[in-house]
Amino acid sequence: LSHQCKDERSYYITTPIFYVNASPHLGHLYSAVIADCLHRYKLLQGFNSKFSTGTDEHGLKIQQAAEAAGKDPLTFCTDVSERFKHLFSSCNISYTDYIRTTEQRHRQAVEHFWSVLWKKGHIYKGHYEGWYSTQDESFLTPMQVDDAVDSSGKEIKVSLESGHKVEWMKEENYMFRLSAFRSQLLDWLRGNPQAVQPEHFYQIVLQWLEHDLPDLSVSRHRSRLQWGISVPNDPEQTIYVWLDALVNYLTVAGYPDNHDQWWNVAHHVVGKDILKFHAVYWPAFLLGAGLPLPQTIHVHSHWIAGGKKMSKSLGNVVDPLQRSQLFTTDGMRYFLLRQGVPDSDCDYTDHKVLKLLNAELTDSLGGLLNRCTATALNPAQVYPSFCPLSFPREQGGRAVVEDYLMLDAVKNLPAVVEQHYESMHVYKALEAITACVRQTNGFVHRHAPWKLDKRNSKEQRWLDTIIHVSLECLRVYGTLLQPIVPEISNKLLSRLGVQPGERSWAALNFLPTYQGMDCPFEGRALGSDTGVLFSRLESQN
Ligand code: ME8
Repeated sequence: LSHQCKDERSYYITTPIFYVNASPHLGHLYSAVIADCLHRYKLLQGFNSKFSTGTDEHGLKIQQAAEAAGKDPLTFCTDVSERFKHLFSSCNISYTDYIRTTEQRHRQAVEHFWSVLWKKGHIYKGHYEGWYSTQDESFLTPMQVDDAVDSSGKEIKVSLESGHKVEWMKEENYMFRLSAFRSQLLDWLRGNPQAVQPEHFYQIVLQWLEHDLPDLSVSRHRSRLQWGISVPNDPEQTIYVWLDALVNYLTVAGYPDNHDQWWNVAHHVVGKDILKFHAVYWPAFLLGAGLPLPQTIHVHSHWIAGGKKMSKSLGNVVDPLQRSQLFTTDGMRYFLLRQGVPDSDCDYTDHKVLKLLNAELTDSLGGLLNRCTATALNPAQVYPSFCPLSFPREQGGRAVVEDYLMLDAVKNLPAVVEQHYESMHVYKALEAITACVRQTNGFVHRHAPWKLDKRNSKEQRWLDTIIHVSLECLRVYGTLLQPIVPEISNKLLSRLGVQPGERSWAALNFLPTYQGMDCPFEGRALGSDTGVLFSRLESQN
């Protein structure tokens, strides 16, 4: 493969581009929050990171939705695309690129990509006959189709996986030689066991590749589909929406001109519903075009409500904008990343959100910050000094075994969190942070600094030491939580007096005084904003 040279300090993360036939829902926000978390984390590590999201605006489904709304397709797409943008900016999704497939730069990229595949002989004109689901914009084999009845009692065929109606499609169009890429795809996966994560989804893709792959229809006749990009040199045919959509990742990278810097370090976040498109069709298209394959495809499962996949017809769709107003943006971000597990579906309820946020953000983290910065314990409102003599047991200090365990846990925490962020197991990172916060709360309770006699200088030094250690723990938690809850972290770090330039991964350096090094924060004034970190949420009913 050409262009394999990787810029080790660059990183490119993407979300799927979302269909504009319906309003954004919780699942869309979830994908965006995961990608945002990885992007922010890479920035904190000093990477040059690019983060793209956007909307998928072509295809029959959109064409029909625009017709039903009585709008011209572009106006319709612009309206809905703006709603996604609004949701993302309200939720602090710090994308660097927002792509719409109706943009000129994208049309050029798709036309170029198509022409390369055509010139290399991977596309041929043929006949397609088979089942098609417009809702899923997807072709299905007879094995993937089932009998059903629609709401009027009519017998229909549906997709086994999505339940959406399918129709028999028979037309002359362009076909992509997907069948020719099976062994190259297998080689790629076997050689890159991290390419599709988590492992469970990697295995699923390998299973798909055990069977022959049928060639894929990659265009529709114009009489059926007008809303799309025409096949170069054949205006009678419109390019299949999935080929069009997948190329968005290249468009943002700068394709066809200057894409190497980003394309060689691309990582995709996708829901499990679109795994085949990303882990089979997309790599096959890329191999055909002679381009490198994505570094990682991070797959996540679905949010469900009341045990069922959220869908408009079931009326169980959770509105992410309304919920983030109710629970705050950081509250929703925290909940989604703390409770969402990549391997299995998660049930959403408002009650769970309320309980989790009150317990972990208000009581545990907020309580710790309050206690350690309260004027009763810290009347001077400074970052107190660590007294080496009052801590270690061997020097007559007061530390107990649990305190040493806590110090070890917090010292190791950045590495643990890093590993879980990298593998997109964000919930495990948050589990580890929560466990440490609990240990620090235990440390404070165990030594009950409020009982110490401030007039006794030895006791005062021990009190300062307890607070110093606790603030150091809080500084680590605040720094590590920035990708998840940027506003809360900012509030916490500002209260500790940690300046914006002191919040990177490199600045973590937990408790330097313990190793006899200087601590830049010692003696520094605390920030003046004494407001609560996260206000307690009240039940709505
Ligand atoms: O598939 N739980 O767009 P789409 C979690 N345009 N995530 C969910 C979810 C749920 N209940 N529902 C949706 C498309 N998602 C194509 C993609 S990419 C080149 C083209 C998220 O609007 C999840 O990431 O149907 C899923 O894969 C994506 O939204 C599907 O969004």
